[in-house]
Amino acid sequence: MCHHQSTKKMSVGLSATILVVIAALLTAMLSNAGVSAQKQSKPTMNKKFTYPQAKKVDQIDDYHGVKVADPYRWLENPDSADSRAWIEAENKLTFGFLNEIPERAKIKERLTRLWNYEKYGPPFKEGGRYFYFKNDGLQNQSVLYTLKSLDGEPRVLLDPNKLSADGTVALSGYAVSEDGKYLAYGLSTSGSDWQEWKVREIETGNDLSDSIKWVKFSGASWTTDGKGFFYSRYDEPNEKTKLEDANYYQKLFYHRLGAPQSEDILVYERKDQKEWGFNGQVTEDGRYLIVSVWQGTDPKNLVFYKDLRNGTASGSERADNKVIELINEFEAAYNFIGNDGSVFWFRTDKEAPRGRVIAIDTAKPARANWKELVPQAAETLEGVSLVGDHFIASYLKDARAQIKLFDLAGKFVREVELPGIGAAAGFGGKRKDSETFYAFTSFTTPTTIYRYDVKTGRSEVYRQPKVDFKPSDYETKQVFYKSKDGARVPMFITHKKGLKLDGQNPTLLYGYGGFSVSLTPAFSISNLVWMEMGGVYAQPNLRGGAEYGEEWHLAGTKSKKQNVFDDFISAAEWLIANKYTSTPKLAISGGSNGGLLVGACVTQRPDLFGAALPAVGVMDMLRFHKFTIGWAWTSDYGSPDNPEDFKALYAYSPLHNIKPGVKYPATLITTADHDDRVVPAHSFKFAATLQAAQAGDAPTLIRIETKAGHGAGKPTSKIIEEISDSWGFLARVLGMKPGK
Ligand code: X97
Repeated sequence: MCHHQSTKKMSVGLSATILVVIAALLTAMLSNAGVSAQKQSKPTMNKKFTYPQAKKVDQIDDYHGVKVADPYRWLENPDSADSRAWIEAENKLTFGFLNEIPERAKIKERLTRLWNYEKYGPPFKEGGRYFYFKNDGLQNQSVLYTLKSLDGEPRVLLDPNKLSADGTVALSGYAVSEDGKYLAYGLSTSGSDWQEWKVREIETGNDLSDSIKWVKFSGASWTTDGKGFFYSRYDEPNEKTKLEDANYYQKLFYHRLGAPQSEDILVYERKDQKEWGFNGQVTEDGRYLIVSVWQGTDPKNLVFYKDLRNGTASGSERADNKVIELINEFEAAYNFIGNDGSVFWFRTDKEAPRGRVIAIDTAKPARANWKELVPQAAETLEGVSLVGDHFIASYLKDARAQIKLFDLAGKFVREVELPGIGAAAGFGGKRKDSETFYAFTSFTTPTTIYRYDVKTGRSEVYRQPKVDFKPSDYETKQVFYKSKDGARVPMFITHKKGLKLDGQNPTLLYGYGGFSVSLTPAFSISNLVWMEMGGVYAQPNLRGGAEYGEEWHLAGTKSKKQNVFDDFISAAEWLIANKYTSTPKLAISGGSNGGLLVGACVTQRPDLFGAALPAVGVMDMLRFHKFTIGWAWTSDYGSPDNPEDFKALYAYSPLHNIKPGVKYPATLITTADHDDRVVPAHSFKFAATLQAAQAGDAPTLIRIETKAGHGAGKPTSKIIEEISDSWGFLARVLGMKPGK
């Protein structure tokens, strides 16, 4: 995993499915309903809908002197009889509504037809073999293949579809040993973040006895002797850790091949720093273990390392083999690129918010001796890999990919000529490789795999999918609009050619706006089907993302989070002012942090949108930190425990800004029963509150998926179902008449 750059990126093709870590364990910490008195409330009714009954309890909390009611606290426990009855009733209402939309079946048919094409991931090499992922079309999970040469006969190495009948077991991480003998792989069930790791012998395709449990937010990295790997895990959850979250923290281990997990060697832990997580990565030369220390979703990290030359992985008994603290303050991001003996190369935003490449000689680590190899540029340096003795640097220029090669002294060599305006990812490989592979995608270019020759600078197509549509029927442009405070925000707009700017086009405005996630152009069958239906797709690069580096990110966090919502609202106003659409035809959508975005905007400007699709959103900004990994997000959100942060959070928290008597746009909230990244409680409480407040006729519905999580590893069948429902919902509420 560590040979691929920009693991934070979610946009390009297949690799995203694999890189994103997943979620398992049923939300254990939800048993705190503390229900005192109960008020029976009648089913909420308006002209068109009768919403399921949801009792209100007298739960009042005091936040820094402010009393805040939480009447649906009981919905935080998804397993109580009351919650289960509510969930069932909500799904019944939702599917009752969806079942009566005739367009929905047609949309599903078209989605299924278009989806059915071969999707390849970029090949990678290990021990003289190639590996790649491929989905033959509608397979629920992509299959890992191996082959001896690029034109050789591929053999199935791991087919996750064989692991469950319904496709709910997904591969969530993998690492091949340097000799190409073993594959360590992580599996997640029903979309959970929990993983179990196993080992497969590549030659025979047989699994060994190894089984590693209680892994979360971790990859694996083999020692170059192929005898074992580093990984990070938590203690097995028990009654105590469930209740006493503060005693629950990640530890770095070494697993020796063939040994039971109980014999794994504890490499590093910090009982005094329970919020620290550890990413162990063996350098390509096998000499060092790089330990990157992360603290939640803060992009700043620490870097420790250990010299592995002198024997065991543990080695804690050896004075010359201990963990050395190279960067021991959370002051900037330091992403390890590679090393040449004692010289370590990093991509950092230290004194360069748009990123640069530096060299630190660990033999003389004083800051005065650090060297800048590639200085900060006008564009944003997203990630760097090291292939064929060159740095391959991925930049974003107004959210469009730009790839540049530098030699190891930092001298610019050339640019990789990309086939258009889009996104490029991959560029993995070894220092001595002369080839690398990358995936290119744009709104109208299905992800295409290229082989790049580092010596000659030539790209050739390795795999190009055939999709049943004409790219030339569509057009994409990028506009720049002014946000509320005057900030200049880019937005991609894509639609069928010949669109009339008559203010009548159904338009889907999609955003994210947080956690340094950059929204780059990407091909998507769902968006294609939306455009075939006559829809406009608009994707602004809101603050909170990293399109323009760390400053752009920080301008959308904590007390400045409102900027993100203002950027989104301004995008909507721009699309209306420029006659793309109008309020009754305008839908907003977003997932996770983007679900928060949609929730906040719909409560702030219920008059502006015709429909809203908040997916797996963070809706309760006063309690998000109390569930699963929620505490990790305080780097972007701040903490409700801090009085100043509380003020900002309370001002925009979607759940706390719903007002009775307001006419809210048509809303389809989506979540899943096994989402342990953003627990469904957020969507449940938001739905119950919004239904009770709705004064208009527009439907306020929630769709609760079963045996699914936050999104990563979701089986194709469930993805298609969900998009059919969302597009069907929009077709109905925006009054669309899809032609196909
Ligand atoms: C998370 O909540 C990821 C939670 C676990 N996690 C961290 N740091 C990460 C990680 O706390 O996986 C990380 C990975 C990618 C991006 C950011 C952080 C980590 C870092 C280094 C090594 C190992 C792990 N994420 C956010 C999320 O899901 C956004 C991106 C990842 N949210 C849901 C935010 C609000 C709604």
